[in-house]
Formats: sequence, structure tokens, C-alpha cells
Amino acid sequence: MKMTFRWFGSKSDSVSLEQIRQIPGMTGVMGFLDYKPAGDVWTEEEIKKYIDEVHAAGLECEVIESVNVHEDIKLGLPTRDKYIENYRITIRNLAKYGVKCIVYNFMPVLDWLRTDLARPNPDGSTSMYYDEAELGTLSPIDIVKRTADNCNGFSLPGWEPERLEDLEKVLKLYENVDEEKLLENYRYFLEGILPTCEECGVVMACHPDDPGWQIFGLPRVAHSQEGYDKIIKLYDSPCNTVCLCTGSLGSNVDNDVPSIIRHFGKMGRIGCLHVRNLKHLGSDRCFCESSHLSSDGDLDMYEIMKAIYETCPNTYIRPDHGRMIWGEVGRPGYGLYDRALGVCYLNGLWEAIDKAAKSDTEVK
Ligand code: DNO
Repeated sequence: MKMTFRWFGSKSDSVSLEQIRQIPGMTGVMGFLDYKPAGDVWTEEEIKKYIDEVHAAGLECEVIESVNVHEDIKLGLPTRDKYIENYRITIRNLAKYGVKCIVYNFMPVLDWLRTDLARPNPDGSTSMYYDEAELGTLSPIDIVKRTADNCNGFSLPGWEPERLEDLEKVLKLYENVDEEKLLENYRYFLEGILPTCEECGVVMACHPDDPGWQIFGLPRVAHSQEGYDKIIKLYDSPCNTVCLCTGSLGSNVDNDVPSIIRHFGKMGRIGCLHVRNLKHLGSDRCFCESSHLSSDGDLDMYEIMKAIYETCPNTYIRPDHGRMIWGEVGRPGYGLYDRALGVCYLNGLWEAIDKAAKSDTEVK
């Protein structure tokens, strides 16, 4: 397992590479150029600049996140071919600088969604929070505005302003796209890019829908084992993989996260993992993002790490969203302290699982 940390670049992150490197067991970052609009080519110059900086800090950068898919591709519009060609160029450019895994998602219009980015917890920390009952009182435009107003001035991954400008128009276009049509458009996209990935030795890892169900009547396909099975079948290639985000999948109480990890781990189809916990509050569709500790949330982090250890031990993982603790002010979900605590906890579980497995082998 390679432990990594998401980093938004020196101009955009409140956390420095030096701080990341000082977290015990850290091997590298999951990178991101947060200023790139969906559909644009990520140029060699900008990739080199970002990755050189990471290398100079003594860290690796083999995973890149949020190379966002242009809405015209998800909608299946005639203009999609141009954006698919741009995506292929980006894949080649990233591969030239050592990137092995690209995380993306196929969620229509909105990426991950919360109704509160800083909900106070009884211990004085704050967490990101989602309540479907509250979402019911808001329009997509209201939630976009609320999210933009509450992000402490930081950009949020998946919430690029350009993409959300034409929100009303885009939402209207989705009235003609059901789940089946979305899957067809998804197949067309994969057919367009996966041969390039095979050629360059890069895997594509699809991030789950977050929360893990449909919202605002938009079609969404990546929030269950069955949904991912369909995606994997769209194009059979070892480069067609899952970014297994335990918090996104775990938001849906029907998902057994360790068992989903085992299913795709055994198939060799986990490109990387985001590992975090969450706690449901009074309803299946209301949750807050807890600390990583099993006893603070609903997910069994020991079973999750064990499933990774047993089925995909060489994968990249990173702690995911943390709470804001110790008075830290930063990008919601992406402060230093709670994520660093998450890393130490996950590393501790890993060491215990590894030692237990080795001593079992010795006894036998
Ligand atoms: C949220 C992240 C997502 C994820 C993208 C991948 O904080 O986990 O933005 O990186 O959905 O495309």
C-alpha cells in the first residue's frame, strides 16, 4: 500500500508539501490542477511544473485526481469528440511525467454534494454534513451558491465556476438522459480513451457518486457494486478501474464497503482508494463526516483495511475528507490536522493487520 495525501498545488493549498512529507509513512501526493476547466488539455508545461515541485519535496506523484469529464461527453452531444481528443492528449501528457492512475467521475452536472460544509460537532470541531430533507428545500442553483459562499475562499474539487455557470441550461439537457443513455455515453467515452491508457500504462479510476444515490432526478450510475459491475463491463480492460471511496459508497447504507473492496480487489480493478468514515444521523440519508476512527462512525475501518490488505495490497490510498480541528482554517474537508491523524490511524491498522497475517503464517 502506498499512503498518499491530496495536494492542490502551492498557490491553492493551505497545506505545504513539507508538512505532508513530515506525516509518518507518507510516500506521495494525489495531485490536482484545480484551475483547469473540464474539457481543457492539461499541458506538459503545467504538469511538469506541478510534478517537479512534488519531486523536489521528496514525494511521488503517481496519481492525479479530478481530470474532469466535459458535460458534452456525459450528455453525448456531437461536440464530445473534441473533448475526448483533449482527454487523450491529457492522458499522454500525464503519463510522460510518471502518472499511473487518473481519478475522474461520471456524475452529471454536480460532483460531490453536502448541505453544510462546516457543521459544529459537540467537541467543537466541524464536519461536512449532508441532509436529504434539507436538500429537498433547495434548488440545484441554491446549493451551488451555498457551497460557493461557504468554502472559505478556496476552490473545491469538482465545483469549477465555469462548469456551473450554465447550470440551468445543462440541467434541462439532462431531461432526455436516463441511466441507460448515460451508460451508452459512458461506453463511448471509455472506447475513446482506454486504448490510449493501455498504450501509456495508465489506469482510469472512476470515483463514486457522492452521496451514493441519485439527486435532483439526475441519472447516476456509480454508487453500488452492481453499478460498478456495469461500468467495468462497458469496456473490458485492466485500465478500467474504480477509485474506491469508502465514504461515498458508505453513505448508502445498502453498501457493504469491505465486501465491495474484496469484489473489485480480487478482479484487479481497484486503481486507488479514498479512505474515510462517516456517521448517519437519525436517517439513512443524513450523515456527517466523522473522524477516521471506526468507533466514531458507521464504517468498520479495520475490515476495510483488511479487505485492502488481502485483495489489493499494492494500491495507492489516501485519507479522505477530515474534520476541521484545533482551530484550523482551510479548504473544507482538506485541512492538515485531521487528515494527518487519519493517516496515522490507517497506518496503525495496516501494521497490526500485517503483523497478525505474518505471525499466522509462521504458526502454520
Ligand atoms: C471530493 C473528492 C472528489 C473526487 C472527484 C474525482 O472531495 O473526493 O472531488 O476527487 O469526484 O473526480
